[in-house]
Formats: sequence, structure tokens, C-alpha cells
Amino acid sequence: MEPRADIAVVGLAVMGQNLILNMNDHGFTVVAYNRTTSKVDDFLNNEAKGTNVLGAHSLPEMVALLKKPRRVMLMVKAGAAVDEFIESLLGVLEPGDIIIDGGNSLFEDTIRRVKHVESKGLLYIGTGVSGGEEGARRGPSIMPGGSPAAWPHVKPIFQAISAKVGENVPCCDWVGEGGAGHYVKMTHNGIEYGDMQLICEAYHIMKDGLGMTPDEMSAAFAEWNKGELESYLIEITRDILAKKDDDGAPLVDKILDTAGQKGTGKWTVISSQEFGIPITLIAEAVFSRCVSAMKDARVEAAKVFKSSNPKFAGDRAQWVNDIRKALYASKMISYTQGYMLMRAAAKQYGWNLNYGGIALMWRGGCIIRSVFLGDIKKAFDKNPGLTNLLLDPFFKREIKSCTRSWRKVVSTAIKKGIPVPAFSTALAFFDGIRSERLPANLLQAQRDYFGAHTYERLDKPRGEFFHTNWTGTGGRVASSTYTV
Ligand code: 2AM
Repeated sequence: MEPRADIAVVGLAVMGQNLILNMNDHGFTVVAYNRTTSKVDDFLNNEAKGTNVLGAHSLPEMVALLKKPRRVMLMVKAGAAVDEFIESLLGVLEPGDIIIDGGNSLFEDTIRRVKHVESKGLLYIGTGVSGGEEGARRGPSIMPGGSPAAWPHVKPIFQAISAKVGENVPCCDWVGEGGAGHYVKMTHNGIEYGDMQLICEAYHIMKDGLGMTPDEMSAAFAEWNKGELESYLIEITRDILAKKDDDGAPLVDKILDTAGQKGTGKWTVISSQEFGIPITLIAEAVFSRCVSAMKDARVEAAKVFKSSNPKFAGDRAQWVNDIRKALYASKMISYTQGYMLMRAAAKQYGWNLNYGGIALMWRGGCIIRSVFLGDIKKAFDKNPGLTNLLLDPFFKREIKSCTRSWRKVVSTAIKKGIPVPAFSTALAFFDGIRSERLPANLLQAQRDYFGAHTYERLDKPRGEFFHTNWTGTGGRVASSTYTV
């Protein structure tokens, strides 16, 4: 068998199939393989009929078809299946060959797998692929990380099949070493949770506070999609709100208000806790899905705590404008927090992340794609060391122009009993991060009072710790301290 294939893709679920067809469209010769080999024949006889896609019914057959260095991309279920396939591949591949995991793997697994595969003399890439089925077929956002030496061999394929923005700029670039690609993909998903929650809170206020119909709300989102909020999620929200069920009634009103989740938002929040980075908006977005899932408990409590009139007084068009600004400001906070998290992870794991490049990768192809990410890219291009996005002159101006509306929307929603956890936590974070002094002096005093945890003083250099005998009966011995 002549080795003539550029890459093999293992796993023929819809993402794997669509990536193969996308690669084929761009002139690459792909070998398709799947654990259940009947799916290979199904695929070749149906979706891949008339293409140059080759099929393999065993791993040795697949390997024999590949040009060197061999590139094998796994599109199998995250978890044990990836480890199992890596072991099988290590038995049939050679040093210098490249294993790529394109699934939604946990970054810590990827860190481990990079080390393991490199120890055998092969190269490993763990890559985020975002954009769902349609993205995989027409151009996803691709976020690869792992063995840097593998990147030049994978780059032409990945950049060819990825989404493009502007003048044919690919939404795919090297993210960094180890688990960086999957970490950035995980953060993307966390931010996606946040963006969706923000849109849902805007919808909630429009529906209950302003009494707007789905068609009226659809029109508002259509309008928003022409400005600074222009994005895929605003666009699909516009379309969802306009969708009618078979009986002509709005479909959205018939959908059970209980959200599911697959875990990437949760992973992002868990990781943020490890680093002590307050990604409060994503955390609220994850918890809001949890609250939504407690449908029976909510129905029960709703009988006891009946809501009063949630209607907002005043001009509706003005309110819609205020809500848009509240959403925009909250979104700036969410991305500020997300970037703080990636910076902390990069420091911890020694990744050299390209923050502007990440914004560019998210600019097209993926679920959070938006015009806004172009502004983030510009901010990091101007100042790659930017540690707080809000301090960039553009974002500083933008957030300042939103604060009046933002406070008005949050405070009125609170008065009216409409939950706005993401809007309000964003505002609380903004007020916290711009506070030179917070009440943590009192907190430190409390800790020292009951636990002799010591405190630092404003009138002494940092790093000097003091303990006070608050009651006159405590000892002079301080407890050992730790910092979050
Ligand atoms: P299958 O068709 O043989 O089930 C998505 O589920 C993809 O992951 C499918 O291609 C599926 O293969 C593959 N997959 C799931 N679990 C697997 C495992 N334990 N080993 C190998 N492939 C697996």
C-alpha cells in the first residue's frame, strides 16, 4: 500500500466526519478509521461518496496509508477512549509521528498525555475545536497546544480548514505548550456559558419587566446585532425568538426552563478556584444552570414566595437601550475575568500564551465569535502585557459609557425581583476591582482575633505580619499563615 494520505482521523461521529470532509475539500487526503469498522464503510458509501477519503479497517492498515511524519487525529469520546487509542497508536506508530486529540479533553489529561507520548519519542497535540457540527464542516475555530515541534507539520492542514476572518486570516494559531490548547478551549466554553447567561438575563427582563413578546424581543436582538454586540449568539437568539411552533405560537415559550450542561463550564470554575482568580460571572452562569435545573424546588417555593409586579416603569425603548448597555458592560467584565484566568494558568504551567492570537482564534468559527473579540485582539496587540482588559483605553471608555444604564438595570431588576446573577456579579466585580480599599482589613482582624492568623499593616512594609492579643486573654503565638 502506497503511503499517500496526509492525515488519519479516528472516530466517525459527526464532528469527526465533518472534519474529514472539510479536510478533503481543502485538497488533503484523509484516512478514516473507527473502532466499530462498519461505520467506516457507512461513511465511505454515504457522506464521503465521491470524495478522495480513504477508509481503513485496522490501525496497521491506517498507518500504512500515511505519509511520514504520520499525523493521526483522534475525534473520540473524551476520557478513557483517548488513553486507549494512544496506547494502541504507540504500538503501530514510530518516533517523530504525531498524535492529535481534537476532542473536549480536560487540560490536565492533555498535560499528562503530552509528557507520555513525548517520552516515547512521538509528538502530541491537544487541540480545542469549536463551532459544533457546522463549524467542523465549514470552518471551526481551532486551538492547538502540546509539542511545539509538531505544529509546523499540522499547521497547513489546520489553518486551511479553520474559519477565516478579515482578509483570509485563519482562526487557528499555535496556543502554547502542554495542555494550553485544551485550557484555552475550556476557557472559551466557560465564557460561552457567561455570554449565554447574559443574553438570558436580558431576555428575562424584557419578557417580565417590559412585557415584550418574543417577536418584539427578536426585533430588539436584531437591532443589537448591528452594533457592538454583533455576534453569533445574539444572532441565533434573534432567530430563536422569532421561531414559531407548528400551531403558530412562539416555540421558545413551550421549552422547559431547565438547563443542561456537559461540564466544561464547571471545569473552568474549578480551575479558577485553584488559582484564586475570580471568574465570578462564569461561576454565576454555571450556578444559574443549576438553579434552573431545580424545577420542582422552584415550583414549590414559588407558591410560598409569590412574586409581586415585576413590571419596569418608564419608556420601553429607553429600557431596551439600558439593558443592551448592561449586557455589554457585563460582557466586558466576563472577558476581563477570563483573560485573568488564562494569564494565571499560563504562569502556573509555564505556557507562553499569545493573548491577541487567542482573541483572533475566537473571532470566527466558534460559538462566542463576535465583533467584540476584534476589539480585544486590538487591545492585546497594542499591549501584550495587559493584565486587566478594562485598563485598555478603548475598554475603559466603553465601560464608562455603560455604567449608568448598568446600575439602573441591575438595581431595578433587584427591586422587581427578577434574578440577574450575571449582570449583578459583573457589577460587583467592577466595583470591587476599582476599589482602592476594600473591607478586608476588618476580615483580617477577624481572622487574627479568632485564629491568630496575623495581618499586615498599612503603615508597615508588605510582608511584615502582626498579631494582636485582642481580648487580653489570648496568647502571643500567631498561627502559620497561607495565602490564596
Ligand atoms: P464507536 O463508533 O465504535 O462507538 C464518539 O462516540 C466516537 O468515539 C465514536 O467514533 C466512538 O466509536 C468513539 N469511542 C467512544 N468510546 C470509545 C472507546 N472506549 N474506544 C474507542 N472508541 C470509542
